[in-house]
Amino acid sequence: MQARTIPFSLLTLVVFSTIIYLLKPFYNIDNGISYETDSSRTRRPFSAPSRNVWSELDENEALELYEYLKQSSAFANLTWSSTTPGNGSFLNLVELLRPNKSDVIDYMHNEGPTPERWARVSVFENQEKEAFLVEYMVGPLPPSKKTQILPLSYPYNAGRNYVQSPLYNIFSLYEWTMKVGDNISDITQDLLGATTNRLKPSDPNALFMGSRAVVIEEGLMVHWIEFYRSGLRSGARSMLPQGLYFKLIAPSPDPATWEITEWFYNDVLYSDLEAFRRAWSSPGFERISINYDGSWTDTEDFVSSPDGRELPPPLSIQPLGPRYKLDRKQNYVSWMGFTFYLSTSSHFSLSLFDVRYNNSRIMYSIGLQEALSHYAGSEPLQSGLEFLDAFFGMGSMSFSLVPGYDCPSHAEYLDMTYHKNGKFSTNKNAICIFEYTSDAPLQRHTSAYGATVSRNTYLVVRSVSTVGNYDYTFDYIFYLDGSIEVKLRASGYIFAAFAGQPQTPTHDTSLAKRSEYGYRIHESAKTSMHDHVISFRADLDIDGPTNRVIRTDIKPLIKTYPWDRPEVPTSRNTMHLTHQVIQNETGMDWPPNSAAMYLIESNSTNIWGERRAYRIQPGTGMGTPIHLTIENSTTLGRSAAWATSDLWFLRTHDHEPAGAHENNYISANNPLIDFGKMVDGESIENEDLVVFFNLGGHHVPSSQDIPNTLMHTSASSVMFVPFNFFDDDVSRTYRQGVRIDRRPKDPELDVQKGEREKEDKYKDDPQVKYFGARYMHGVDLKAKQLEPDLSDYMRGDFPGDWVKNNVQGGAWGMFGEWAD
Ligand SMILES: *[C@@H]1O[C@H](CO)[C@@H](O)[C@H](O)[C@H]1NC(C)=O
Ligand SMILES: *[C@@H]1O[C@H](CO)[C@@H](O)[C@H](O)[C@H]1NC(C)=O
Ligand SMILES: *[C@@H]1O[C@H](CO)[C@@H](O)[C@H](O)[C@H]1NC(C)=O
Ligand SMILES: *[C@@H]1O[C@H](CO)[C@@H](O)[C@H](O)[C@H]1NC(C)=O
Ligand SMILES: *[C@@H]1O[C@H](CO)[C@@H](O)[C@H](O)[C@H]1NC(C)=O
Ligand SMILES: *[C@@H]1O[C@H](CO)[C@@H](O)[C@H](O)[C@H]1NC(C)=O
Ligand SMILES: *[C@@H]1O[C@H](CO)[C@@H](O)[C@H](O)[C@H]1NC(C)=O
Ligand SMILES: *[C@@H]1O[C@H](CO)[C@@H](O)[C@H](O)[C@H]1NC(C)=O
Ligand SMILES: [Cu+2]
Repeated sequence: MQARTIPFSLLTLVVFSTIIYLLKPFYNIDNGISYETDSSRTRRPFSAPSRNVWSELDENEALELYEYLKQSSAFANLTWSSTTPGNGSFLNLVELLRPNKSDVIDYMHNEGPTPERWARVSVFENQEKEAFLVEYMVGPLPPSKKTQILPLSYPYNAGRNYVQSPLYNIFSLYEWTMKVGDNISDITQDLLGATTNRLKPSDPNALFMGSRAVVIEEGLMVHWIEFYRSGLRSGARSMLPQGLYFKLIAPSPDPATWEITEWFYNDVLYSDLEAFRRAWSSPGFERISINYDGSWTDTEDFVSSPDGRELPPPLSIQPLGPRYKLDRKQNYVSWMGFTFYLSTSSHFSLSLFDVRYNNSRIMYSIGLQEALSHYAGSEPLQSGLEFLDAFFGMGSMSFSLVPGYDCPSHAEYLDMTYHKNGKFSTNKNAICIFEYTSDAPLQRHTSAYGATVSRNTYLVVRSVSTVGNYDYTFDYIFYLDGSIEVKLRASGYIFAAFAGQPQTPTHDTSLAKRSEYGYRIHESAKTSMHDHVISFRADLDIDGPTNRVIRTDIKPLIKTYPWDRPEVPTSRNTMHLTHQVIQNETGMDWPPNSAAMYLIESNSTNIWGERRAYRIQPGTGMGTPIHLTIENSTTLGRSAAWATSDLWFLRTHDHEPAGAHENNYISANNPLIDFGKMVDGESIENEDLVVFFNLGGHHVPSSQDIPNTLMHTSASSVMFVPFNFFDDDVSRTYRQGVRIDRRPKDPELDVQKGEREKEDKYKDDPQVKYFGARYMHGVDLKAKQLEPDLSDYMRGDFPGDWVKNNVQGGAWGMFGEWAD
């Protein structure tokens, strides 16, 4: 067996949540192909007005930085990559330290200097009995005489630049838990019909370990660990829990100090292995049914041919090329009055910066902060299961999209790049951009003398983060009226709970007990209720940075009007608007019955004297986005206070560029960024404001989530909609449509007579008039304009046969190699 280099950051990733073992292999397809439309190659050149100051470090910048770090005495003992991470220091990640807003604004509007490029450097520093993840800021980027290395703590309200890590050696944890499996192979063979197989991780019948943290704090780690079937058939490991659990107590990163205490099987908690073994070997020990893999986890049906499946569906085409403009070098987009820059990050995926309409900024930035999923259940794993997915890398796990299926065949693609373990990584074709025309019009009206209808064409920027079992599809959508939507759809495998049945199945009788946390979806599995709370941060600048928040309530009213007398003897029952300025930083919820509006108002007015504003509101998802149901979650500690309200209005500060840190997951009680501390009652009236809002939902999966959760029913969305921002609806300028004129030729009735008579062609007026372009000629389509040619999709620099990777790399090989 060939020695392998496992990227260290990925090792830590696996260490902290061995549950990730449950998950299916990831892959990044680097076949050297950039999927572009024919027309996009012949497009007019287009350049951003200025450099993208938020662009991730490029490969050269990173190389210069590595050279600099290697030569600096501060990092004298730093190792770049290692097959045996343990004692010593290792480079975790480098990425752009985004410039301060104040410096960027100075540069863009006041001819200030170009903001310096700085890097954020994260280092794993292991000591004798303790391990730390430590952060530095290094800049201005070398080569420069001024480059310095400083502790990075200004964005962190913990006042420090590190978190303590409970582990430093992936191999020890993996070996350790798998040894437990070896030690009780007689029991697992008997109860689960399988054993662990350390020598052959590709064994589809082998058992693996999944875990969830009970406690991670100041070096102490307690986990409940459960046996899982491999899920190698379809990648459904998260649906294959086996119902045998043990508790691991790790008081330090040193495996010599670890111990197993309790065991759990069939609703019985055993104080130690001996007690469990005694019970197991005694007569009458009750076995429960086994949760086998099988066709029930297959996502595809290659066989059935119900009526209709033999014909391909209608599709969107773009035969004359895109109407948006894209500067690929600066990741800058312009479309129908909108312009914005794209920026990516390994943990936080895609963000947009300097979003403008008609060259006036609406948002300084908008981007993902964190993705929480929090479970509940009646057994040791599900009852406290929780993920903060930024830890695992929402960006580095934004994998290659599949052209024609993830995005329309005419979409264009951008890559996601990041630097981990001293290595430059590219997820090819991870972001797609396309225009799409909705099936429903944007506007229509039938009048006495005609009908007018406008198409609703919008621009979408999409990426998908596949974090283990779950696929989060994120869309930023731009509409012709100036609205911006952020939409999340989820798919993939749910986390199921083990629900084995006794040998003589007794049907649970009480609905309350039977379905307290979920529903049965297979012989030995149930669903687990959970909340998805996905946090976004939008730094709004509605016509300048000086904004305020108004809550306008729609309220019932009892009022007496003089003109109602005497017919209405008492008062009229009616309704009205009430307006309240939100004066201080606070969290708010979406109102019941949608009976209130939140407006972010500018300091300027439209021509009607009304304050120009954008309204933030639930968008086109299923229901209203949520906040976390669980109050004071035992698992979350202080790591995700943002999850407790639907939206938050805060003051923008250079030292508060984010509401979450990816390492909050392993430092829940003492996180680097405690969002709760950011909401400290500062005045937000006529200040520079930032809004935090959630997407997500209460996910109560049913048998319809098997094999996969479906995107159309798991969507959630928030929209920013212009509200008195323009003097009227600006989509009229941009939209394309038709007017069918059925006005009689009676000159008396022809209100546009004067105009019409000026037109020579009045006589031939077809009475069908188009505004904006339309298709005038037929188009010749190549097959690939409908179905991109995916035959080459697996070609090129592909990481190779995944079974081989598994054999060589162990269970994490699936992730280590494939995710890179
Ligand atoms: C590097 O390692 C040496 C030997 O263990 C130690 O004396 C020195 O302090 C370390 N340097 C840094 C900067 O940590
Ligand atoms: C770390 O290094 C010390 C001293 O070299 C050694 O005693 C200890 O066992 C090492 N720990 C691990 C986990 O390798
Ligand atoms: C496995 O069993 C052996 C012998 O009983 C014991 O010494 C060892 O600690 C066990 N290992 C684990 C990881 O449980
Ligand atoms: C766009 O900006 C120009 C120049 O500032 C202004 O005259 C025009 O009214 C703006 N259009 C809209 C729709 O705001
Ligand atoms: C806008 O802000 C300026 C300075 O803070 C203030 O003097 C002015 O009254 C504000 N305008 C409006 C319409 O509130
Ligand atoms: C959560 O914590 C708050 C503040 O400490 C307390 O008022 C509230 O009762 C707690 N709720 C629960 C369910 O523990
Ligand atoms: C950004 O501003 C903070 C103060 O809020 C400062 O400490 C930090 O050095 C600045 N960052 C850069 C890259 O200039
Ligand atoms: C709101 O902000 C104002 C101005 O900073 C301050 O005087 C007031 O005390 C704050 N109110 C609360 C409830 O924090
Ligand atoms: Cu879910």
